[in-house]
Amino acid sequence: MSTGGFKNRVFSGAQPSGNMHLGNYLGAFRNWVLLQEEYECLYCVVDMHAITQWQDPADLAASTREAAAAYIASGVDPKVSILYNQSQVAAHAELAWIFNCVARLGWLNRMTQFKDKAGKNSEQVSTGLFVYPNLMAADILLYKATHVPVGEDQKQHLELTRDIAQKFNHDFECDIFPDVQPIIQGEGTRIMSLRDGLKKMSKSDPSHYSRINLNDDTDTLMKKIRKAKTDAELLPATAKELAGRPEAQNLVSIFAALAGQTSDQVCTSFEGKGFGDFKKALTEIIVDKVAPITEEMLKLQADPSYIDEILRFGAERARAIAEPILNEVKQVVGYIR
Ligand code: AQP
Repeated sequence: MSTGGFKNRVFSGAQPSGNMHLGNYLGAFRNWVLLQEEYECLYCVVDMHAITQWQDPADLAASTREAAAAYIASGVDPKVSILYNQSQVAAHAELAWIFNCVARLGWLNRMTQFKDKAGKNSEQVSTGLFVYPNLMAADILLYKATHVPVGEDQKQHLELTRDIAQKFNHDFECDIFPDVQPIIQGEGTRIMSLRDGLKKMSKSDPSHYSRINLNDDTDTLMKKIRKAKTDAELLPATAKELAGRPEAQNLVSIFAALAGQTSDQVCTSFEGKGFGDFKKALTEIIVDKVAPITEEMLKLQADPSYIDEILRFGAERARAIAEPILNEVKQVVGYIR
């Protein structure tokens, strides 16, 4: 298969910053599994991105293994897809430096995720956090990936990747990099916090009740759904009528994503019911889908050396693709090799 002369190839990743959650699963991992059949896929644990914000070194290693375990437990097959951690492939850093010199300051200044993460503290955050999108562009373009499955929250960064690829091709009068396409699939592309329907479900949210972690036991999970914020109204007949009810909208959307339905179908099934009934059904479906993943993750994490071996094997395969592409880039840039 080819896209404008480029092999159809998928790149995606998640940061090992602890607390892999239902949003990561619905917005990313489960879609990655489906893509394995159609594309050559690289699924990376982006530990270099993780350290843009402080990570305790001991926790980073454990979180990297947890992320790899979450990918595999969700159905990523490390014999089929290339599963590795970013820092084992130095070419990511080399290409990111070149992209630091291609991307414009004004482009990065417009990144809303930086503004969200830096908050009022932007003078004190690491410079790595600011140039994070350039490293993300390098992650993707290092493999000439043509497609990137992303949650809604990553759309702006992917646009920047496309801008960097175009500017590089233009400035160096070449066509090394493809036009990368996002793959944003179905329900579940933006799961919100269980405590605040206007905030994304996120690993770094200080409230444990804001998210369903993939390693939550069943009791914890049930408690979190019970405590999930709702409103006093009943469920309406259509998803449109959920407008202005962000928490209700979010719970319906989680149900829909897990049941393989649309939010409209879920509303039809629960029309006129209160959240007591709905939460019971929601808990059931979450336990049904998440418990087997949790179990498999725990099994994998009990053998860290097995996970490390998988990551090393994946890194070897990733380097084999990356090195000739990086060499091509270096030649175009004018480095003596
Ligand atoms: N809430 C979400 N809904 C849908 N998809 C989501 N993703 C993350 N949160 C949601 C998708 O998961 C993949 C990996 O994301 P990430 O962990 O690398 O980065 P992130 O988006 O910064 O995730 P968090 O949880 O918000 O992490 P912290 O708190 O550490 O910054 C991506 O495809 C993302 O879209």
